[in-house]
Amino acid sequence: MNFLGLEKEYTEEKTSKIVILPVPFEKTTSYMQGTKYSPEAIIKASEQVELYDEEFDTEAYTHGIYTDPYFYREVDLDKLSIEKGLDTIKDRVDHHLRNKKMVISIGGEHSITALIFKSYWEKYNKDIGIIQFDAHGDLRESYHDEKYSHASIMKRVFDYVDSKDKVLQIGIRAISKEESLFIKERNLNLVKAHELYDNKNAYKKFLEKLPKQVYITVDLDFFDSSEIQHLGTPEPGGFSYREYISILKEIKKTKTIVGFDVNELSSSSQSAVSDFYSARLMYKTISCMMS
Ligand SMILES: [Mn+2]
Repeated sequence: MNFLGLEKEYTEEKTSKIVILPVPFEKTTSYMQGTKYSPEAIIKASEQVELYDEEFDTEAYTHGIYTDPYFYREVDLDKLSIEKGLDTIKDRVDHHLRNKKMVISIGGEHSITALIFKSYWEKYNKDIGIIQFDAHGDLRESYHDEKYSHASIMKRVFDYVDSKDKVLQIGIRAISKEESLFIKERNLNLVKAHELYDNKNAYKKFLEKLPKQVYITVDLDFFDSSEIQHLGTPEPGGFSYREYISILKEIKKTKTIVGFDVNELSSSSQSAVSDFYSARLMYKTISCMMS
């Protein structure tokens, strides 16, 4: 397992700046199944990604990218409870952050983000924000009686962040009434899909409020299903790869991106297009971070 299929000299744990952490975690998917197979599928597809980035004029892989096989060799997440599994994932991220790596996780389902970001939150002494690209608010208190459901991860983030101005949510187009009340009550920095379509700068006034260091979480259902399929919970009316990169570049102008995760591709062995899309999106994001 080796993201981008790099030569050995660029994949040593000790010397690499970047760690790719595949997390085949799937416990609470409610619609399409199979997210746990997507990290492998994305890594396989990544072997076809061009190593030089034409847009950022950079070869980010030269910083070293170690792909950590921990959840394939050491720990079987299928055998753990949800809580124990999420704790184990956090421990692994803690380990890499202690070693000053940038950790980029590949889900699996989106549930992993709340504790992964908590690891960053602790490491950066609360001086860090999170930017979520997603079709869903993920603000339900629980879903199907599960607190750590993929539909509740941002609610779990709000359990520990000390200010709403550490969180920005972009592209949202499916929320419950309960979530909508929470958004209004707390006056959250949330940009709905229709607001972004009406005004492509709609997120900027919120972005300004975030700390300088930011973590990004990408639920692939942010994107339109005309571009990427095989998602855990697809939702029409999404955004394009180019629109995402435009926002990313805007973020990069004033912020330091310190890590990110990509989630929710499912049953992806059905589509080289979706696997490759995810791999390319990851390397594009890394290239932006490192440029
Ligand atoms: Mn989602």
